[in-house]
Parts: sequence; structure tokens; C-alpha cells
Amino acid sequence: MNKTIGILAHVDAGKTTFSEQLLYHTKSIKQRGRVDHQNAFLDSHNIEKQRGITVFADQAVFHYLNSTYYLIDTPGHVDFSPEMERAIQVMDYAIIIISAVEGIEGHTETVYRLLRKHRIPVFFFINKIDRSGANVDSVIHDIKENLTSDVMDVTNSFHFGHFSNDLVEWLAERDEELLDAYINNIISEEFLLSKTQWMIQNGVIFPLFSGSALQDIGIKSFLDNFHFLTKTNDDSNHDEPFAGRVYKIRHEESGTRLSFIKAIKGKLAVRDELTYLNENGIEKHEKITQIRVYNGNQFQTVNEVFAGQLFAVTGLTDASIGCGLGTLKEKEQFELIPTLKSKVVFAPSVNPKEVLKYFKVLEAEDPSLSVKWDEYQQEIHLHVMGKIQLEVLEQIIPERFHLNVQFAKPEILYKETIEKEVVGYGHFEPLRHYAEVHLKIEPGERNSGISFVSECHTDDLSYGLQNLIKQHIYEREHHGLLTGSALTDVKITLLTGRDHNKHTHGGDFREATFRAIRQGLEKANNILLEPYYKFKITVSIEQMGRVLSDIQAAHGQFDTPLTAGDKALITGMAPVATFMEYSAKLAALTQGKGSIWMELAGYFRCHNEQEIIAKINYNKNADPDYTSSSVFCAKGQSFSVKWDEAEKMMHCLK
Ligand SMILES: Nc1nc2c(ncn2[C@@H]2O[C@H](COP(=O)(O)OP(=O)(O)OP(=O)(O)O)[C@@H](O)[C@H]2O)c(=O)[nH]1
Ligand SMILES: [Mg+2]
Repeated sequence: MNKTIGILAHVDAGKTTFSEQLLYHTKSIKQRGRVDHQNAFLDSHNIEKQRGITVFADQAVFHYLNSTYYLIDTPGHVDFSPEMERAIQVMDYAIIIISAVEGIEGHTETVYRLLRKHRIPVFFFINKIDRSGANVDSVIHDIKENLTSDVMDVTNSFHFGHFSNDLVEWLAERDEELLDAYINNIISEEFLLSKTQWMIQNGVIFPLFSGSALQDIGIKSFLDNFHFLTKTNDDSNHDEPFAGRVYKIRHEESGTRLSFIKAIKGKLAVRDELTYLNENGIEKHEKITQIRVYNGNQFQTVNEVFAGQLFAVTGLTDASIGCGLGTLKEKEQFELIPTLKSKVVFAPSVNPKEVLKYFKVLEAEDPSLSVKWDEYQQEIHLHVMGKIQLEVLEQIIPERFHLNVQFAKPEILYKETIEKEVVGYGHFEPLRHYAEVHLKIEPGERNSGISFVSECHTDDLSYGLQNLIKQHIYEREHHGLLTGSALTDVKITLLTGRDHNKHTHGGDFREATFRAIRQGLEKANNILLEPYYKFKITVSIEQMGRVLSDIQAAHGQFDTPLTAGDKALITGMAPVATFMEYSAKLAALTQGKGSIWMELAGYFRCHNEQEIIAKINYNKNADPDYTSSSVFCAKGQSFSVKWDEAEKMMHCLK
């Protein structure tokens, strides 16, 4: 049986140390490394050793009894959380590590919520019980309050198939079939075990263990129990057609692209041809040239792999992270997205196109970077999670590409949308070209992104052309007029359009579509959006007033605080721009006793729109790739027509 397990937690909870122990106990590694001695097996990158934090979600393989385990150790730092989220999609089981001293921390809640969203069964391991101040009971209490009340405390009630009476009762309360059998006194151990496995796998119950990864307390027992309590459904028919998913991309020093895949169905062999859709929705067929099973940074090549296995292949040039392969078609969408952006600074002697090439390599490995060449400012822009991420990039880039870069101070990533429905018109007809597009653009729900439908008759435009227009809408972001930030939260409807049987060429509909969107925006009431956090703050009641006034000063909102004992719980929302540093401020204010959990809530109306528009000082008429003018042709001469004159000249309106 193959089982993919992921280790997740807040930063420094002990994930890498825990992983090291599992690998040691299963003889996958001969010596126990230590994060603090810079020789941990899974923190193998220089930067991870130096900083003592995990940056990359690396994997290891170990064998235990009849199973092969693929273990993914994820980064706990928020700046690298997209890397963690990408790994979640292939996990069969997740283990959340919580420090017995620090308890549930901000990021633990995010991790738990994401795992549940993806329906990944969860085990808890309360770590660091060797430290003074460790309090397992209080952590269990917090888990029940904040995450789930269905924790199955295994430490004292379950040992390899021996269920205590209390535990059986507890399980029976959660399953009717089990309850019936219990009442009628006909429970067999097999039935109990398979029911327990089922309840774990389906997120009904969450087993909990405790111990110390550093001191090797409770690890072996965890492993034995975990093995016993988990199963996967991968022993399927290997003759089924192959289905898999890409969860990670890496490049070797030579430039070879490695696509890391989890096989979901069937089998895959070297020289098999795989079918997938690339980023632009184009179907690709490519031959697998090599299959590697990775353990840390070492690998073994194999000839075939089967459902349930994790491996890397060479030969796929364009499959991106989240991409479905073979019979699996849907692409995974990710939720943890950067709210900051920065620009790359490098010596004037370096060719920007060269730099861009390297950043495109980095972007393939981390799509959340959204690397863009800004023609208008002649700059390379990227999206970032935070400062530590930029520091890491500044160190990695010279090592990998022999190039020194710096980054400008990160700024908030704004977005734009519109307030009322408009219709945008675009016409593109230089000599011997032709395309016209009419788009209705309506405000969509907040944080819904851009959606597209077509109401165009196929007599006016063929399905093929309608699809092409859709592709053009999604192939890049569209700059708003206020600040040049990405347009979002709009519903775009293709009303009609026209092609020419001789003159329409590839690219003409792209021009007409882009111009139609921009022309619509010119007529619209544009509004600026900014990212907001939702937060949960716990402080003592005396400090509540101070925190509430801080939230107000930050242009945030809060719900009526809940109080229990001498503690107050404050929930609400505040702009990232004004609240980014609040964790540090709160720690100082409460001498570390207050706690805060923050997570991106989404994009909402900007609290200081005019100030930001003035600061960014975007000139909508000087953005060369984004024009609202149309191009018409008369008497063999083509000419440009400004947006406010173009509408009445549209051919489809006549
Ligand atoms: N006392 C004690 N220290 C521990 C234990 N487990 C881990 N540590 C220490 O805690 C620190 C962080 O451990 P890591 O294993 O790097 O934690 P991590 O969760 O992988 O951290 P990130 O990957 O950066 O999120 C190191 O100094 C470890 O030695 C434990 O059980 N007891
Ligand atoms: Mg780690």
C-alpha cells in the first residue's frame, strides 16, 4: 500500500525534527540529523540550514511493514505557505504538529482549515512535551475549542488494536452502525478497526498523539498506531488509463525540468505519452523520458510507477503545478495568494530579458510569484508573500543563475473593479486584418475573479472564435484605469462580434478583445480594491479597549467582542496595508501574552482610494499594451479612433 503523508504546522513546531525521527525509525536514514546542527535530511538546501527554517516542501520515502510511505515536510513560515498549499493536494493523510508550550498558533488554524477544505484526514501530534511549560491538556482543550471537538486522544486509550471501553463508547457515539453493534454486543475487533479507519479517512474523527520529536519520545508509538489506523484506496486496477496530478516543478542545474507527480489511477511507464492542457488551455502530448523516485535530494530511476506513488518525470515541458494529467482534466486552484508586490533591481549592464528568463524558471516552480514584464515601466514585477521570501530569493538567485539581484521594498498589491454594468467595444482593422468584439462587463461578487459567458449567436461568430475570445480574456491580467492594477470581480459576457473570411488573422481577436475591455472601463465607474485580513485576537480584558482603538485607527472593523473569564476574543477585518505589522505590536503591548491569528479575507474597497491613486500616479494613456482605441480602415487606409468616438463606428451596431 502507498501512503502519502504531509507534515504541517506553524513555524518551528518541530515538523522537520519529527520527519527526521520517522525516517530514522524506519531505517530510511542511518543517522538522525538535527535542524540545529544543520544536518537535517529534509532541510538540505543551504538557505534552510543557515536559517533553520524549511523553505521547500521536500519529500522522503520510507518503508514500514507492508507499506511504502511518501513523506512531505512542508514549510511553516507564512511567506512559504503557497509551497505548503501546493503539497496538500497530493496528501492522503496530514499530521499537524503543535508545540505543547506555544499551543495553537496563528498558522495552525489556517493549515487545519485548508486541510479540511481539501478533505485530507488529519492526525495531531503535540510536540515538545520535554520542555518546561509544556501542557498537553491545555493544548487538547484549545484544539477542541478552535479546531474540532472530535479529537480521539490515542495516548492512553488505544494500543495496537486494543480499544479501551471508553474509546469504543466514544466511537459508537459517532457512528450509527457501530452504535447498533455496540448495544447488541456484537462488535469484533476487525469491525471496530475498519470503522475507525473509515471515520479517520472521512474526517469524522481526528486521532491525537503527544511526545517529543527532539528527545524521541512517543515517535515509535505514533508510527505504529498511525500505520495501523490508516489505509488508502490505491490498490486499484493498474490497467486503468493513467490519471495523475503535478504538485511540484523543479529544474536541475542543467535546466532540465522535473515535474513531480502523484499517480492517482493506472500506471505510467518511461516512453508513455501523456496528455495535458498547458496554462493557455492548449492540449499537449509528450513522452515521458525518465521516471525518478526521490528521497530527499537523491533519486532512483525506475521504469514504471503505479497509482498512489509520488515521483518526478522528465519530458513534460509545459505542465504546470496543479495540472491534471491523463484522464484527470481539472486544474487545482490555490487559495493562499500574495498581497504584496515588488520589482527586481539589477545592474544596468544586465539584459532584462535574461533576468526575466530566470524569473520565469522560478515562477514555474512557484506560480504565486506571477512574474510580469512591465513594458510601460520597463521593469520586472513579481508578487510576494513577505520580506523573508525576498531575502531567500536574493540568496538563491546568485547561487542558481550567477546573477545578483535585489528587490524594491514590497508594496500592497491593489486590484480594480467597476461599480455598474457597461458595454465595451473593440475593433481591430489595420489593412488586411479584421476583428470586432462587443463585451458586456458587469460587477461580479467580491473575490469572484473574472467570469465569462457568451450570448453571441453562432451565426455571428463560430464557437471556435467565441472560445478564442474567452482565451484572450484569461490569458493575461487586464490593467484597470485608476492605477493599472489587475481588473477583478467582473462578469464578462460576449454579446457579439464579427470576423472577415479573408482578412481575419491570428491575433486580431486578441487586439479587439483587449480594446473592448479597456473601452468598457473608460465608460465605467472604476473602484480600487485592497487586500484585507480577517483576524482573531485574544487579549486580557484590560487590554481590549486599546486593541479596539488600534483596529479603528487601522480602518478595520470588529464584531462585538466575546469575553470569557479575564480574556476577550476580538474578531474582525482590517486592511493588510495598515495591519501587516500588528502581530509585533500586539506582542509588545501584551508582553507576548496576547495571541493573534490573521489570514487573508480577500479584496474589498480600498480605505484610502484617492491617496493611493495619487501615489501610484498611473497614466492610463501611456500604457502601451493597454489601449482603449480601435483601429478602422477606409479606402485602403487604416486609422486609430479614440474610445469615445469608436463606439458609433462599430460594424455590428449598424
Ligand atoms: N525541546 C524540544 N525542541 C524541539 C522539539 N522538536 C523540535 N525542537 C526544536 O525546535 C526547533 C524547530 O524545529 P524544526 O524541526 O526545525 O521545526 P519546523 O516545524 O520544521 O520549522 P519550520 O520548517 O521552519 O516551520 C529546533 O531548534 C528543534 O531542535 C522537541 O520535541 N523538544
Ligand atoms: Mg521544517
